[in-house]
Amino acid sequence: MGAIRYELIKQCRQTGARRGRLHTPHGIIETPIFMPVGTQATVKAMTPEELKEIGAQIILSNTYHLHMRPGEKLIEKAGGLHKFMNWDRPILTDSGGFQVFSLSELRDIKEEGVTFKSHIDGSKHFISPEKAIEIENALGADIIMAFDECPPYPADYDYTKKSLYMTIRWAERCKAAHRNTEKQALFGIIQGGMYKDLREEAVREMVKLDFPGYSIGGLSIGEPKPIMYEVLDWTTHLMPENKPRYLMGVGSPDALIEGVIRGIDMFDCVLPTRIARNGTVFTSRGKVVVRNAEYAEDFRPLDEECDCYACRNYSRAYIRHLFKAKEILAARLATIHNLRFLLKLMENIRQAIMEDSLLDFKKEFFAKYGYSEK
Ligand code: PRF
Ligand code: ZN
Repeated sequence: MGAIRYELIKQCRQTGARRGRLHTPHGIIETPIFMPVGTQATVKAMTPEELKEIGAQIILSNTYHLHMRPGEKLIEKAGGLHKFMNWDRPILTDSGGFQVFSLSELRDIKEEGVTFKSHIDGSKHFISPEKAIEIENALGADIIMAFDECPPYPADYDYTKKSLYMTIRWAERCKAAHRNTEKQALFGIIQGGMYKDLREEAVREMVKLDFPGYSIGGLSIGEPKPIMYEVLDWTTHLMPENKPRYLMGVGSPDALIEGVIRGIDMFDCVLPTRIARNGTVFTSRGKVVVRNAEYAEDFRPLDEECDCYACRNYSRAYIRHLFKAKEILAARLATIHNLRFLLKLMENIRQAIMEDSLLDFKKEFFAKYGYSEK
């Protein structure tokens, strides 16, 4: 049977965007969806109750970080990641591939796996596809990722091709190592850089391995957005209709809309939570740096159209004051708001798909929000 089942409910007649339902061991996820990121087994500044209140259906956590600290053995002893962090809805863990490449120094990538130095204490570690899956099996998330290499941007054709074939062999090894197929769904990751034939080859090979879902990796790593959209156009139409499609590391409002239109069902990104802690919030009229002096006497909510706890109760002036005074509540309120903004955007997108009006929605959204984002 497998751990998850994707049900395609409807496709938007204006765009082809997919409205679906993902059945997991910890409940049903209405797609398309944005997943808040909880790298260290916590979505920074948020309690699980607060996440539920803003409509989070699933969160993401990171194998790499949890392996380094506190270690998967401890989390297993605690009864698994859900119990350890008091979150009873679905969880997805990323494999650590991407984090090893982006965080640790001195990494040595070989066919067998990756050797690297810890970003915490400099100690030496080795993660192979088998090791990544062993850790993910111990953590117990509903959806787990294969161990992959995400080549940097830009990367030349030969490097990208060699890297892709290694990622494909790693995906086979991940599949063979996976011990918990009835409780955890293993997704294959499509790499191939910005090269059309490599992306097409990546989809063909991953689909042959018959994973219960597929991620698109190697995007949103510094390339211009039009290039990312072009790569998606080459990729998604070759993917099976009856399996979920997850675009990794994408979370700006414009890219969420463009991704859904190109057939993506799932997204994650640290963007909303990270910029919140720096004093930047999403609003229906574009981003606002609420820390700026111009909001010192602005007694309106962060976003007039938002229904979140922060917007129902506090003004820009107050939240700016909290940021200037370095009060913890500043980060909490801005995080609640930014996550609610994206989750509400996804709710609106889901509704527009049901009404066959996602193109109209997109035009209206951009007319207000602006096109200015890179
Ligand atoms: N691979 C994995 N995780 C990721 C990525 C990837 O390519 C990206 C790229 N945007 C984000 N997170 N395993
Ligand atoms: Zn709000």
